[in-house]
Amino acid sequence: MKVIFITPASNFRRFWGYRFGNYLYGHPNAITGPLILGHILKDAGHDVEVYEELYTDIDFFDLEDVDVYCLYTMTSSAPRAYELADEIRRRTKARVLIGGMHASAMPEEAAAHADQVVVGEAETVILDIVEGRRTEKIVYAECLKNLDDAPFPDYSLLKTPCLEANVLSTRGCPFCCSFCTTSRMYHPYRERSVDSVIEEIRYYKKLGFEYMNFEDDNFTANRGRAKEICRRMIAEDLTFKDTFFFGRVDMAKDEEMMELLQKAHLSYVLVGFESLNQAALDEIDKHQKISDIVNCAKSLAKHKIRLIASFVLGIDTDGPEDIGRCVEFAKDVNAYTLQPAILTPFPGTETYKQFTEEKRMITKDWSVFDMMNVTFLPKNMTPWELQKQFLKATKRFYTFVGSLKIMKTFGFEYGFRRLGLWLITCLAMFGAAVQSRFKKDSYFYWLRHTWPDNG
Ligand code: B12
Ligand code: SF4
Repeated sequence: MKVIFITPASNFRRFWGYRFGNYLYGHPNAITGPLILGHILKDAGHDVEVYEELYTDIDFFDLEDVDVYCLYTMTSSAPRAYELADEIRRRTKARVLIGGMHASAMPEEAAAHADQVVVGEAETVILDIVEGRRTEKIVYAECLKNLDDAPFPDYSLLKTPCLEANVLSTRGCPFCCSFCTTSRMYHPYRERSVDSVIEEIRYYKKLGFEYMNFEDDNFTANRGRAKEICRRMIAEDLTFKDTFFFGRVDMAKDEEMMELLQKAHLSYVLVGFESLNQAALDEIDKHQKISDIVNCAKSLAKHKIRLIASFVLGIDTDGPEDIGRCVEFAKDVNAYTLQPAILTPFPGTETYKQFTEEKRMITKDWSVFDMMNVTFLPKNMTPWELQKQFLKATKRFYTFVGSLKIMKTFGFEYGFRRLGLWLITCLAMFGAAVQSRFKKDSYFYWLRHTWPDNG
């Protein structure tokens, strides 16, 4: 059978300006789920192709004799996935399967657009569904207990650009912050054996990838294991030009961990600092202290690991002044990038449940659920005020002078990329101002005029 996997991207993310910003921010890569599922199907003799819409426009109807289309959904890409699914079903006789994060949280909604929907990780069911042995409309998949049983993502199936290989050495996270989707979708927390992880990395080295990322939700959750992976990477010459990972502040309590991260060239980390207000950290069950945040930022600077400082904007206990403090802090510690993420009540999370019960959700347009738009009624600000705080935070952080500072610390390439991000920020600010004032069908216009700020 011919099987096509598609990772859709929302309209905003297919816009040229966003695509350009994406190239500056990182390199094209891929969600690994479709590459793993595709590998299982290929091994069973099927003809599989995988496409990512984030980086190029694709005419899916040009593809011939497709038997099954498999669509991945995260919340912000779900409307686009449904649009594609409806169009495929209208124009072809192929079957449509939908899976991924959003479909797993809202299976009935997804089922209105598909022949079948899978809830959860699909390795254990994908072959039976494609070959017609599982026929339920909504298939509840049992997750793999032993992650070493999954094949590696097969990048030869990917037909869109990709310069970075993504490795997931674990699934899920031992913590359970109230707003977090992944600790619920990939549950329980599981680890692969170090041997299997190293074998996968060796395979990417052989394929010639210059960049490799650990996309684990919390790579350093088990420090003993993370250290072992780093030691093996160093000893077996398996390091890359740049390796990104997600970490938690607690990694910095372990000096040996930090040294190994640096030596294994895990050079770029996103840390969820979330807030500099202890009450807010407690409210979201983050289990971290402000002093941990400060120590982590210092230790990353000492080890020359570029920091993406991620803060959640709009937690009930936070006000506008807390957001301002986060920006100043990120500048002070010379963070490489600031990721101000607007609190987003993703379906399936405690936050979504709470805000729905409290009648605080203000939209069900899933395309704006991307952590860059306000989708709920905050406690201490109007929605538009919070949206403005997000835009302001970005503008205050990405400056010309800040880019020169990055150039001095991390070299020309990263300084140059930061300059690009500064330019993109200026353009985005202009776009947001125009949209919110004049573009009546835009989300910003609606926010500004329905929920004006108090000032
Ligand atoms: C790599 C990654 C990216 C990459 C590449 C993504 C891409 N090209 O689109 C980049 C950096 C570009 C990215 C961008 C974004 N991302 Co992202 N990303 C990830 C990350 C870290 C890893 C994905 C992965 O490989 N997962 C591991 C594999 C094993 O799981 P999986 O892919 O889900 O696949 C399994 C199941 O879903 C299922 N399955 C998957 N596909 C299909 C299809 C069918 C038909 C079936 C039946 C089953 C099925 O079976 C698979 C095997 O078990 C996830 C976090 C995570 N843990 O998933 C966030 C994550 C998916 N991203 C997220 C977000 C918010 C975004 C952005 C909106 C961020 C932003 N503000 O710009 C953008 C949107 C991009 C877009 N396409 O529109 C959120 C989504 C939350 C939600 N509920 O919507 C996540 C969960 C992160 C988080 N902690 O919240 N992302
Ligand atoms: S530490 Fe990060 S990955 Fe783990 S539950 Fe909290 S937000 Fe999710």
